[in-house]
Amino acid sequence: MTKTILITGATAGFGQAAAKRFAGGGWGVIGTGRRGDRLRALADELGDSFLPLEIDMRDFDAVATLADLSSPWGDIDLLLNNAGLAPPTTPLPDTDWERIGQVIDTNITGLVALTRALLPKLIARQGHIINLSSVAATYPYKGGAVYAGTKAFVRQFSLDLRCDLAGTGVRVTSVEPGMAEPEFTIVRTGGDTAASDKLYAGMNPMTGDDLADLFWWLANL
Ligand code: NDP
Ligand code: 8X3
Repeated sequence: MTKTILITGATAGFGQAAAKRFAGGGWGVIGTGRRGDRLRALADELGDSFLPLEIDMRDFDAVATLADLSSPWGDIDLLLNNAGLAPPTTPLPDTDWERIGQVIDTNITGLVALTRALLPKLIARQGHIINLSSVAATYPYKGGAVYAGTKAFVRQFSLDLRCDLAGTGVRVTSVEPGMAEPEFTIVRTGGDTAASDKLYAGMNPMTGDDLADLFWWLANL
């Protein structure tokens, strides 16, 4: 039986690498994101293993309709709650309110809306939820308050959900990576590649493929 994964934020970084890894491993992959051109490019590359869904995590009604999604491979076995972003590391009063709202709505509310919508079927399937938190959930840094707060939410949500789901057979994993490849920071800085280069100078950040290997290992335990 083909297993099915739903990956939020499959248009870049960890999510895109995971889509390729799971499709390559014989899973059916449902990949979401706002950038339709990137989703179509991935669909061209992955063929029948990939179902693209252009959806904004902040459209909570649209997210909730995914409860009724029927995929070519059957119900979802693994929800990879990966879509996320950070506001700039400017002091809070100087940070644009819309950017803050976008981050909270995506990283927290959209994630909860999707998880809630899919849970009945995930329970029926004895499935798995992998949530992307971050080291930022635990280790503070200047300018991180909103982003780190959202990731602390995701970490705690995972721990508590694990209690709620004990006995159902559904597994919940919180993944808390350190600094990884830079598209995330290019988005964070509003396209300032020089600032991103400076932040990553002299280090060897994890790649999307590193994270995809981790997700694959978790899924197959
Ligand atoms: P990227 O910026 O490379 O990718 C982020 C993905 O999230 C994109 O596919 C983007 O798709 C999607 N996304 C963002 N906002 C929305 C939205 N409103 N609706 C739908 N999709 C959205 O980031 P990474 O791959 O590096 O990060 C993935 C996850 O891992 C995030 O949750 C991040 O917080 C976390 N993380 C990242 C680390 C890093 O250093 N890179 C370290 C620790 C955790 P699109 O723009 O097409 O909508
Ligand atoms: C992303 C890692 O250290 O840039 O979650 O906050 S960090």
